[in-house]
Order: sequence, then C-alpha cells, then structure tokens
Amino acid sequence: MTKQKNMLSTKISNALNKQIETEAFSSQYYLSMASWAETQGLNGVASFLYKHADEERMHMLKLIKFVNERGGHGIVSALKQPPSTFKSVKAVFEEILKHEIVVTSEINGLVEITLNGKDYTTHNFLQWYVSEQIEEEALARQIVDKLKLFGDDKSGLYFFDRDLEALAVKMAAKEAETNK
Ligand code: OFO
Repeated sequence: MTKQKNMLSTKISNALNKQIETEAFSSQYYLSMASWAETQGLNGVASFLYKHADEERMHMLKLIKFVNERGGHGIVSALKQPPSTFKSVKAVFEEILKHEIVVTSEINGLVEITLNGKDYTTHNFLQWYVSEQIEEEALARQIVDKLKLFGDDKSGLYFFDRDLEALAVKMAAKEAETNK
C-alpha cells in the first residue's frame, strides 16, 4: 500500500498517542481532586476542578480526532489510578502547577519532534496546545499565590471557594461561546 500524502509518521503518531494518554490522565487526576474537594464541602473548588477535568478530556479528544484524520489511530490506553485524598487545597493546586509544568515540557518535546520530522501540519496543530499551556500554568500559579496569602485562615478559604465558583461559571460561559 502506498503511503498517503501528509499521513502521520509512526514516530509522530506514537508521540501523539503518548500525549493522548497524558491528557486522559490529567482529566482523571483533576476529576479525583474535584471529588475530594466536594467531600470537603468546598463546592466552588470542586466546580472549578470538574470543569478543569472536562477541559483535559477535550484536549484528549482533539488529539484523538487529529491522529485519526491524519491516517493514524488514536489509542485509548489504561491509566494509573490518581491519588484520591489530598493534604489541603493548597497541596491540590501545587500539584496541578507541578503537573502542568511537566505537560508543558511534553508539549514542547512534541513540537521538537514535529520540527525534526518536518511535519509542519502537526507542528501547526500543536500551537494551540502551546498557548493553552501558557494559560494553564499562569492560572495555576496565580491560584497557588492566592492560597499562600491566607495560609490556614478559614474565612480566607471561604472567599477563595466563592471565587473559584465564579471562575468555573466564567469557564463554562467561555466554552459555550466557543462551541456556538
Ligand atoms: Fe491539557 O492542559 Fe493541562 O494537562
């Protein structure tokens, strides 16, 4: 069989499939954090994290569809179980920041692979993820800084929870606007 023009190379297809797994894990990880936050009575934090988990799932789907459109096969793989309990809200957001920094370096690694393989279509597609990572890291950093401000103060946590509820509503509105 002759290879279709503009079809993904095996190397790039495998690398994208690895990213599909990462995005799926991110979604499960944030979902687990959301469920924990809900059991702690932190409904705003939970709403924000449920939304975040949905966004990661969307990142995964976008990749699956791209791989399939380019003649590859997006693979849904088994995932390791994320932690189910967390020390504190601050620990949750510090974990998110740490995780997003790792994801950014994986995206950068993917960009490099596409450049080396002269796959400019995939390189172009990945630019969306490059921008998304800038936003995600900045938001996580902003939230961690905010949490550092009030330490263990309970009323601080109450207002923080309310702020995150508002942020989750804003994220949902933005998503609805994009999907119109
Ligand atoms: Fe998919 O951006 Fe976070 O992980």
